[in-house]
Amino acid sequence: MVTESSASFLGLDLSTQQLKAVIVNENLEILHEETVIFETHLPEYRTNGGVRVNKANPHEITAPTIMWIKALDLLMDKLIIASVDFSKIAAISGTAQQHGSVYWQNGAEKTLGNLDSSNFLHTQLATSFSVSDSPTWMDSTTKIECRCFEEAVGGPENLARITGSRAYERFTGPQIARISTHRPETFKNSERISLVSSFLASLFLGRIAPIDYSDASGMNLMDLRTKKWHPQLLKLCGPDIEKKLGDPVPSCSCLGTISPYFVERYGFNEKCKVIACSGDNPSSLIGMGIKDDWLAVSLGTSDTLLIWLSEPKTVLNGHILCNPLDPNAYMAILCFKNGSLAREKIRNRYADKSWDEFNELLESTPRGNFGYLGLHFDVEEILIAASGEFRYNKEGKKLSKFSSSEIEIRAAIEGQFLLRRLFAEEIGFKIGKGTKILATGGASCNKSILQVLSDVFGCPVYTQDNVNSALIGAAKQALIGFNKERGENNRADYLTPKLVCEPYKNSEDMYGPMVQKLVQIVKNIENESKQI
Ligand code: 5FX
Repeated sequence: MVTESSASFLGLDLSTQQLKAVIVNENLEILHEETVIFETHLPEYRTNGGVRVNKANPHEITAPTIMWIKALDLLMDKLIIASVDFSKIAAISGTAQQHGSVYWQNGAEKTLGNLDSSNFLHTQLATSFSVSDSPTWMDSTTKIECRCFEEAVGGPENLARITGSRAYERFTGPQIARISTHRPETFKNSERISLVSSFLASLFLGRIAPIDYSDASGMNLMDLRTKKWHPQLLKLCGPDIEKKLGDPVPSCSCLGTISPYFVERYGFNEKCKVIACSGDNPSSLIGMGIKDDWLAVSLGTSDTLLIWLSEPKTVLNGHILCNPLDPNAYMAILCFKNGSLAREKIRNRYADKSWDEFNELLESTPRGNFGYLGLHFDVEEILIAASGEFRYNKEGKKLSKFSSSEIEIRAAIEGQFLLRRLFAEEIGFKIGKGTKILATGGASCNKSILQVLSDVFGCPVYTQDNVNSALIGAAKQALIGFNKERGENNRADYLTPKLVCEPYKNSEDMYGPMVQKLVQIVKNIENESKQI
C-alpha cells in the first residue's frame, strides 16, 4: 500500500537518443536515475544517435518503434538491479520528443491489454505496429502536405492563429497526411495513431492513451483555444482519423491505473496511477518551474527559448502550445539552430580554441561593442530563412570583417542574444521589472556569456543544478497528476534557482535601440537571401 510518507514518483524521458528514468520522492529529491542509450545499448537496430536517415531520401528520418519498447524492457531491468521498490511508486508520467508518431496495427490494443507478465514487452508487441519505423521530429518529408494544410484554412497566418504554428514539416498532421496518401493500406490497417508521448503512456496503461493538450498543439491539427481537433485539418489526414487519434485530454490528467503486466512482473502497486505524458518542451517548462515572469533559455547545440504566455499571439515565427500547467494559459517555443556550434566556431577562430581566452576577450570589450554587430548562421536558421555570416557597423553598413578578435567575439554573442530578444518580444515576452531568465544547457556554465545575456535582456540570469529539466518535469507531472486526483493542490515550486548575474544599470539604453535596429537588418538579410 502506498502511504504518503513513502510514496515515490517515476518520470520517464523517451528522447531522440535515449530513454531515461528518474524516481523522486514527494520533495522531488532524486532517489534513482537510469538510462538506456539507443545507439550503444541497442546496436542491433543500427541507428545513428537513435534515428535512421533514409539514404535514398535524407529528409526521411525515422526510429524503429520496437527499439523504444526494447529500451523500456532494458530500463526496467536496470531499475531492478538498482533495487528499486516499485510497490512504492504512487504515479508514473513521461515526456518524449515532440511531433513523432506511432501507428498501432489493427488488434494492437487487445494485445496491449492481454500481455503475459513472464515475457518481455518487445517480443509480445513485435507485430503491433503498421508502420515499423516511426517518423521523428527530425523528418522533413512533408513539403507538399504542409502547403495543403495552409491552403485548407486560407494561408499560413490562419493556420498559425488556429493551431499555434504555421505548417511545419515535422509536425504530426502533415506527417499523418503523408502516410495516408502514400501508404493508404497501411493507414487503413492502423487502429490508432499516437504521439511518442502518448505511446509511452499506453505501454504503462495497457490500452491506447489519449494525447495531452500541450503535445497535441505540436500537430497542426488542434484548435488552440477550443482544445478540439479542427475538422477541416483533420480531413486532410485521411478516413476515420478522429477515431484513430481519440480526443485530447488536459495535461497532467490521470488516465487510470497501471496495467496488470507491470503489477505482476515488477511488483507495482495496482493503484499506481498513470498520468498523461507530454512533449519534451512542455515537460521542460514544468521541470524548470518557470511562471509568467520567467524566460527559460536553453543554450545547447541549438538555443531554445520557452516563454509562459497568458494569451496566444499569432506569429509566423515560433510555436504557441497549450500550457501544461494552466489550461487557460499558453507557452511559446523559439528554436534557434545556430547555438553552441556557432559559439564554438567563433572561439576556435578568434580565441585559439580556448574558452578562457574567449571569455577574456569578451570581457575586454565594452557593452554595445561600439555598435558592431555580427550574425552567424552556419546552418540555415529556422526563424530567419538565411545562412552565412553578417557583420554591421553602428550605421547599419555591411562589413566583411571587424578589426579585432575581441570585436568579432562580442559582436557574435551580442548578435545571438539580440536576435533571441527580438523574437521573444515579438511572440509576447514582456520585459518588465520582475522578469528573470533561467539559463540551462551546456553554455549556461559560462558566466561571461551569461553576463551578455543578462545585459541584452536587461534581466537577472539564474541557473539551476538539475540539468535534465524534461525528465524532472515528467516526474513532477506524475506528482501533480497524483495530487490533483486526490483533490490536493499542487505545491508550488521545489527547485531553487541560483542568481548568477544581474544586468548593468544602463544596459537598456544600450540594447533597446540595438534591438530596434535589428528589425531592419533581419529584413535586409531575408531579402538578400531570397535573391540568391
Ligand atoms: C520542438 O518543436 C522540436 O521539434 C524539438 O524540440 C523536439 O521536441 C526534440 F525532441
